Amino acid sequence: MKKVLLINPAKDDAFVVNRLHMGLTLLGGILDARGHTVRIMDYAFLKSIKDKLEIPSIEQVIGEFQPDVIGMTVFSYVYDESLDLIERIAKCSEAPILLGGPHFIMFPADFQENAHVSYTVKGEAETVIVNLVENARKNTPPVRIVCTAPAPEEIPSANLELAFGSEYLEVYQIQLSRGCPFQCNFCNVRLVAGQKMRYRDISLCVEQIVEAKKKYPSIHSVVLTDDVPIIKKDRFKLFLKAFISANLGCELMIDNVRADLLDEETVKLYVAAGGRNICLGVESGHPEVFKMTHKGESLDKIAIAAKLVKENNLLLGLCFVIGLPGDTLHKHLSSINFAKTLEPNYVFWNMCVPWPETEVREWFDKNGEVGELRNFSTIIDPHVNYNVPRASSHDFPTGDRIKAWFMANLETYQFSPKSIGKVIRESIKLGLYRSLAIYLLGKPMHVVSTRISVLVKALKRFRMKS
Ligand code: B12
Ligand code: SF4
Repeated sequence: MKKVLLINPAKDDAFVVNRLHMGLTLLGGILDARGHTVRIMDYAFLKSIKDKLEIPSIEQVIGEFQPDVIGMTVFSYVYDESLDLIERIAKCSEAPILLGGPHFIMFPADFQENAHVSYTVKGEAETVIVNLVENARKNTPPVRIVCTAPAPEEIPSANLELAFGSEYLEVYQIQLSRGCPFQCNFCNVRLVAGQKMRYRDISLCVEQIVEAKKKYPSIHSVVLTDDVPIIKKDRFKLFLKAFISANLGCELMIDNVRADLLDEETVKLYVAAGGRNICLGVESGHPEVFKMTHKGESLDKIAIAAKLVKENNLLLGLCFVIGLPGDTLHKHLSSINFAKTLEPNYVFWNMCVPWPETEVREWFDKNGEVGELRNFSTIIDPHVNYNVPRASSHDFPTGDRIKAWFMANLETYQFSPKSIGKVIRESIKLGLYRSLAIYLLGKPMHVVSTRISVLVKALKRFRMKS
């Protein structure tokens, strides 16, 4: 039996990840069930609870745990941090290092030159992890493993207990399905999770949530992170009904929702189940740019769905991508205006990233330029930190993309009031006086109206319970 250390590296920035890394808690669970001793250090999550406990460095963890095998997940966003961590690990451990995670879907040949890495794993590793860990040895160059996606019944329950600091966990994330059959031009989920839907057993999923809540009463939120959570409405409703029957006292949240899958009955049931938000993918408010995304829905449907969300007192989130093929600074104004008419409580203004093997990438290769995609976050954080966009086109050059990013965040009040000085300085530097005025005058009103809608919802829930 082996001692296995699993790590999620973090970036030293203002993003807060309040959930445990799903892949590591699943893989750790499989290894634990097999009799191995597993410890998970999710430094991204630990950052969110750093005031509650002392976080040991990787050197301290290795010194005390003495792992036989070390696995690390890699997001392209934390590429440099992952490299640093590998260097530090190699100085204090002889254990073979295995790398996996979404980075290897996009950049399968990375880390081949790194003498400290023994394996790189592309894809979902549920079916290979046991064999890999039990036979792990040092290799140079690293052996490249390509996984076959597990069947739904091969996806286990997340084992939270293996993670350091899990006693402070407040948010539980779960997938009821994996995969997405749609083909939006900017998205590469078909490479990450496949186009074929893999539906998990609903009652098993609810059982797993109930178990997690029993072990961790501090969990107050359950987040569904499916690629297309409501794709089969009957299944979704079945889940909501079972969630209601379980009576856990937890709120529900959904990350990615297609507007064309929402209807009144579903939204009402979601509210009854403790639903708190719905975040709709919009991408662009300009009809031509929107059409080019091949989302297969319409801006009208999005507006109707947004109204439905608001009417049911849910928090409305919107997700946009700035700088898609055909977009310009001028056309981007349609996105800002569209967002404003929907009166969202929060908006993610993502900068377009032309990931390899997407239609968007092909377009940029012909019509623009693509720089280094590693170490890049697609959103400006609430404290106004951002990187220079990594893609640009003739009609939408880098400077305009930065302006577009700022205008959108200012006019939909996304910046934290704590960073007001930096917001003002950056806005003046970019000549965005009008957007700055909108932010300064509208932000207090926006905060008040959001707080009122949260309060109304809490009161309604309280009335329903009593
Ligand atoms: C939920 C989610 C989030 C959540 C939670 C992330 C978390 N900590 O779990 C939040 C909101 C925090 C988040 C944030 C971000 N996300 Co996100 N997210 C997702 C989403 C929708 C689902 C993730 C998930 O749970 N997948 C299911 C689990 C089972 O997969 P997994 O964790 O990757 O693990 C499996 C395999 O990767 C592999 N594996 C993973 N690690 C390891 C390690 C070893 C040793 C081995 C052998 C195997 C292995 O086996 C696991 C089991 O199958 C994915 C899309 C998707 N379908 O994956 C995007 C996705 C992962 N996110 C993405 C991005 C870009 C981000 C952000 C950088 C956003 C941004 N602003 O730019 C941030 C950065 C996060 C951070 N490190 O701080 C990209 C990653 C692209 C890349 N090349 O890295 C994805 C793929 C979306 C996309 N198509 O662009 N995200
Ligand atoms: S953006 Fe959403 S709906 Fe479109 S392909 Fe990606 S996961 Fe599917």
